[in-house]
Amino acid sequence: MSGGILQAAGPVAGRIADLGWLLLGGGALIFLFVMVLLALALRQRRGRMQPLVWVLGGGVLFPAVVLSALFFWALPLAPVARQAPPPGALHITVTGRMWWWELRYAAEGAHGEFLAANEVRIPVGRPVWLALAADDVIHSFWVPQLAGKIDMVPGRMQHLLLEADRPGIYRGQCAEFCGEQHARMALQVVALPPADFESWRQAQLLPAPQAVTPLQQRGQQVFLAKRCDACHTVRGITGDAQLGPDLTHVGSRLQIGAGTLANSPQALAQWIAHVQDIKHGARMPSYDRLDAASLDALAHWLGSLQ
Ligand code: HEC
Ligand SMILES: [Cu+2]
Repeated sequence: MSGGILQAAGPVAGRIADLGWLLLGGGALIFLFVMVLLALALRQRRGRMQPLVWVLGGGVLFPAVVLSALFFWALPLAPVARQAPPPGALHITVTGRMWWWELRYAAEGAHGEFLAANEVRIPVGRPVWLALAADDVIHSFWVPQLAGKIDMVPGRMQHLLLEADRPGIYRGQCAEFCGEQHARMALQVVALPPADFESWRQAQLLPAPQAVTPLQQRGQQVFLAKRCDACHTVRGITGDAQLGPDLTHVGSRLQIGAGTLANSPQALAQWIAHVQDIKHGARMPSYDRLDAASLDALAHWLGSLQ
């Protein structure tokens, strides 16, 4: 992870952080000022202060000026003020599912659209315009170091702008209680230098690589024999199924299960055999009766889908 959640890593989050510190600092100063006044008032004799000046000045004028200034300063930060994407933005539709994130990168120039899950790779220094949707219940998209937080409401499309100004991995989390595994509904934003993003995107657009070794071929057979393709798509190998994350390039992800496990062939095997112990209630059954050799081949093949 790159820095603590209070360290803004882009212009959008930067303005929110500025506002947060301003409110905190300003609030602290005003609090101190009021405490000083209180102390003075307790020590003053009756009649020496002028009540009308303090009531109108401190009670009406001062809050009116401070709050109006804050209001106009913060207005452009409100999501409702941004109904259109800035020019040159990268467009991604993020759909909250129980309990993972479906990502759809929009077609752009010569690039087609493609699906990914849980790991939002973006180029540094370019605004990213997110369209946020939900399939089942209300979720909330929140990557504190890059942008504000906004609810994902079924039947409605919300928008959020984010931008990273330095490479890094920024953690996000569903911020609206959405059921049993709400806590394990994390995501990662991986900000890459533009050239690295481009090569990642090129690779994502390709169908899954061919299984070459006998172990990989066996893994692919197990995947089809166990009907994993009823819920998962592996482009070039299965039909289209979207009940679970697209696995075409699952091997290239840093984590699986929406931030639950660091990705590795061992973790993939563990996930497949024991998902209901690892992430109870997840919309995928545990395959705990697969023999060890098949499980190993399956995990190995999934890991090779880079
Ligand atoms: C009933 C639908 C369904 C079936 C069948 C199914 N899965 Fe899943 N799978 C899911 C769902 C839903 C998730 C997301 C779970 C979550 O993170 O909450 C998932 C997640 C995964 C992940 C993690 C992906 C990631 O990027 O986080 C892998 C790997 C996976 N499944 C492999 C398999 C394999 C292999 C099989 C067959 C042995 C299989 N699945 C069968 C629904 C299914
Ligand atoms: Cu959620």
